Amino acid sequence: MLGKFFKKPEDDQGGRIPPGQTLTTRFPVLTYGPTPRIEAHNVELRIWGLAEEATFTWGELMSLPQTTHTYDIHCVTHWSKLDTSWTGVRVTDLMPLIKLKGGATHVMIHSYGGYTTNLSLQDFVRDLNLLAWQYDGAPLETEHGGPMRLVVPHLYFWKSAKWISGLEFIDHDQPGFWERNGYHMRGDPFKDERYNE
Ligand SMILES: Nc1nc2c(c(=O)[nH]1)N[C@H]1C(S)=C(S)[C@@H](COP(=O)(O)O)O[C@H]1N2
Ligand SMILES: [Mo]
Repeated sequence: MLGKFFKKPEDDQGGRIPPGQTLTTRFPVLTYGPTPRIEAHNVELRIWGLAEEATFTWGELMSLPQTTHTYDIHCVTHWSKLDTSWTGVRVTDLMPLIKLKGGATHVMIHSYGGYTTNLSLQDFVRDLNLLAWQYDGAPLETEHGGPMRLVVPHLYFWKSAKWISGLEFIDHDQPGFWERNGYHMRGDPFKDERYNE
């Protein structure tokens, strides 16, 4: 009966656990299709669409400031993991090197292997978003997106594209892979934005 009236304070960890989520201490792997295997020195990040075309090599990405962030991640399949630690290039440190053309409002994230996911520039250009190549102080494992993945902690984890290969700037919102297959266009875990109506 007590449980009916009293919520244990650790239940939502002070508001850190979004509705419908359960904590895990494991780190599940969620990949659709085969896992692409690329050597770090071969990784390139291509820029196109409503931006001056450019290619960042691995060496160029490594020469940018490197930042470590610790935050929580939330998968649409109902697991959340607290205090995950990632190191890499902040999107806000990369963007000044990209010359956007007029009209760009969104970005389609492209990955080796063909995965895509869409973000508004407001959701993409945030200090907490990382092009991460380390997890917990060690090079990112291939299954988790190594050599490099995007981490967008304020949205469900399918927006955090593994094996990132390109940024295509566009002037409208357009669904990526999971969004075409029924997932929400934005995916805010605290608003329970899992699927399209
Ligand atoms: N390229 C690519 N990125 C991806 C995926 C994928 O299948 N391919 N899965 C997404 C989903 S649904 C989730 S929950 C997270 C899982 O990341 P993890 O395997 O490191 O836990 O990666 C996201 N990024
Ligand atoms: Mo997911």
